[in-house]
Amino acid sequence: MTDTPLITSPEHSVEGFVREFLRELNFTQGTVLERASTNDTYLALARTVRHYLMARWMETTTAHYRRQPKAVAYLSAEFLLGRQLDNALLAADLEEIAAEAMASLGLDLDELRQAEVEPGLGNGGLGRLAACFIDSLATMSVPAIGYGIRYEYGIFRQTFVDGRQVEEPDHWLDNGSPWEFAHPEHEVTVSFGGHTEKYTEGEGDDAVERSRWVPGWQVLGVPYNYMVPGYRNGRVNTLRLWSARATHAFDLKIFNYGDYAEAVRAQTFAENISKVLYPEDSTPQGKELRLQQQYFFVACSLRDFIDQLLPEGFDLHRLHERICFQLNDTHPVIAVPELMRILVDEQGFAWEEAWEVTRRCFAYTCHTLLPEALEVWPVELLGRLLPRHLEIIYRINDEFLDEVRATYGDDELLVRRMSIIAEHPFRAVRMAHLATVAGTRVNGVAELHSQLLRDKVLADFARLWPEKFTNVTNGVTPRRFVRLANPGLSALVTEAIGDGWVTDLDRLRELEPFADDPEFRRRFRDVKAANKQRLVELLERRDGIEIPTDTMLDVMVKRLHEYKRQTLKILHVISLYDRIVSGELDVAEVVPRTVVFGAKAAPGYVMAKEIIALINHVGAVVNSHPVASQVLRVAFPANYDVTVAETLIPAADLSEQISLAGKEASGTGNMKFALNGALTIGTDDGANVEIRQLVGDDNFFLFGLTEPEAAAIAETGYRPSAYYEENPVLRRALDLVARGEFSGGDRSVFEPVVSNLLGEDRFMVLADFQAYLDAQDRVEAAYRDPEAWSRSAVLNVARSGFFSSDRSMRDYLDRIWHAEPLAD
Ligand code: B1N
Repeated sequence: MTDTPLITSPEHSVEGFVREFLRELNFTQGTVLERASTNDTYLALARTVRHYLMARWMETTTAHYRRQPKAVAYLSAEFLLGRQLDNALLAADLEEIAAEAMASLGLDLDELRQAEVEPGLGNGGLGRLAACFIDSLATMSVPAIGYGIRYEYGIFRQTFVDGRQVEEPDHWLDNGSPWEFAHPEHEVTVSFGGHTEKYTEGEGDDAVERSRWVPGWQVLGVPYNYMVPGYRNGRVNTLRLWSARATHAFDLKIFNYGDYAEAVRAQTFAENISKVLYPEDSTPQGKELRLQQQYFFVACSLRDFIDQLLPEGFDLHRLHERICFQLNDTHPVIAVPELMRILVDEQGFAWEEAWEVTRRCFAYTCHTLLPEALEVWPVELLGRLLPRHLEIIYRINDEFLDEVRATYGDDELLVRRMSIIAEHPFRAVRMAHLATVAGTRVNGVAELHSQLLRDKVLADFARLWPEKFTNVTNGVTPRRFVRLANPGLSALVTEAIGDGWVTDLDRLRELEPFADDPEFRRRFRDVKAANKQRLVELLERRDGIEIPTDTMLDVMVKRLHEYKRQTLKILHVISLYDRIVSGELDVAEVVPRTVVFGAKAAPGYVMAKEIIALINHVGAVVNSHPVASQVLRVAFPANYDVTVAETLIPAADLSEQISLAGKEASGTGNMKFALNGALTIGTDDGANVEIRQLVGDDNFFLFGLTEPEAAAIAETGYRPSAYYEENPVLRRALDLVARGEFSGGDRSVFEPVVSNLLGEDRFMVLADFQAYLDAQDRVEAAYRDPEAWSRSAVLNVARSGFFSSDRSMRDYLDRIWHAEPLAD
């Protein structure tokens, strides 16, 4: 790299900002203020802000290249970024300047913010976690790069028709994408298909049998770079997302045959690879295109790191000194045989040498406990798409199973259990086993989850390699989820303890004494009230939903999944409704509440979609009931996304974290709510356990079975109908659904939901029903005392600093990556 002089940033002033903005509007958008559309104006604004970060980005990139520190590459099929403008303004310390500059031109910054379509390149927690992690790494000055896929269509847009979910494509790129930089000149070729050939290298005693891959077809990966600005630290890291294109040679050949239509078809085929995000959260379907996506992005990323980010001639025997590839769940695990292939087939390493390097370069994070969520790829499919990789996986497995036999003797049951290859119901590669064998470290995402991985899901492996297993509890970025999402609370906190908390969230502890200060609590309640008002306006504007401003705001937002138990929440609503309508409860006795749901269901997940319909139908009945609606409202805005979360979470009083214990790996919404001063009603699951330990039992509404209790019931045979028969309140609620109260008298509509709960109820909703209602009674009692409630809420904020993703990153750096921040 040569010493070209770096560009300088535009002047950090209102005048400087205005000048840059007008230049962008005229020269890039090709318009003038008087005739500019909102989108023109937004694009010019986004580019202006980008320019302020550009010099830091170039400097950071150059410093990494020159100094070659140990870096982290976060490999993730999902990065759920959320809107970029606000975060960039915050990082560059331009919030006030931009607002003033826009105002001076008669423009409203708030309105322009809303013109941004968020990049929804993820499903839920796993994708959002990746986005939080790269934010923290940049803020902590850690040399890091995120690698993923630039899906042309992100997570679908959800609408409701008659209360049922309908999916529409997410055209997030249509209005221009000012935050990305395409680099077609750095395109990478990725191969697929074909076959392998054996050949002999060398002669006589030196002869070695080798294998080579003769691919059947290829595609190109074009990198798109995104800035990942650190918070006011002069650093900007990179997120590199790959987009698929047809190879030039490929179409040229077909064009030469004169088959134009066929050539265009081939192009479409190649470009399909990065076309759409698979909308499955927790239950991936083994689709061929999904495996193509996975291999496509890791092949591009490894190639890119080795060819572009390492100096020429770098000795790959030392690769692990320069990089740790963090595998975000099993989605990128095909990177393991890919690195082996590069080292052995392309670089001529001996197998043992290559394995030594490879196993030191990877670490694996598991994000689940559900058996159906553990990815397996049919051998037939993997062998067809990546024949050389399959050979490599077989050899890794053979050597691994030799090690198992050497350690434990010929325990064939154990060998079969641990094998990377499953034999039933069909031959398949267990990606979690491959990742565990290859990784230097394997981590779960909350204490309980990591414990269950060690004791159950990966117990055989934990016995063989106890030192491999560790925990890193998830975290969330305080920049986006407190500082930006909750400006009122941020100002209040900063006034009390200074602004150091934004990058050192443990300092929120200093707020503890303020929990006992009535004046502080009053101001805290004012902030909450203002946040509710903001939410009321958003729901009115965005969805035409009207909700009252002054009720308890009870929020359950997360993907729709049976294990998360949205049904438990709706049964509580139904029960309240029933008791009010029947006259058992007088409205004067009920604490008025508004229950807000937000949830997308995987399009093929039939039961989840039925539950969405049930919630909407219950909502319609409750909201239109003259008596019930005085104290109970249900709101279910469609298309819950990061942007909605940013307004909804700061307004919440009560956070619903009610999964069956032992099923939610961590949860991260739970952390965002606590940090914004909502109290949690929750089970002893995932990170709830740690939240409760930190905030204290008095400030958390715990209920329900524990993991060992649930496991014991499952062991002896769970009979949900027994709970129905014994509990009249539960019976009445379920009977209302069964009788068609929420489906215009039609008993067939929600029959599948009811019969599933009564017959199977895999996640023990009925077993936890009464405990949940009792806990909700405790919530009501607590909410009646605003002073005590706001004291608890302040303590939740003060004691949740642990859940910063900066702390998660420190843990990964210390326990897994052994890398460190790069000093100035
Ligand atoms: O990852 C989050 C956790 O906080 C949640 O508890 C966990 O459910 C979530 C296949 C997944 N686990 N597995 C997925 C996503 C997409 C996909 O295609 C699986 N998501 C989680 C962060 O640790």
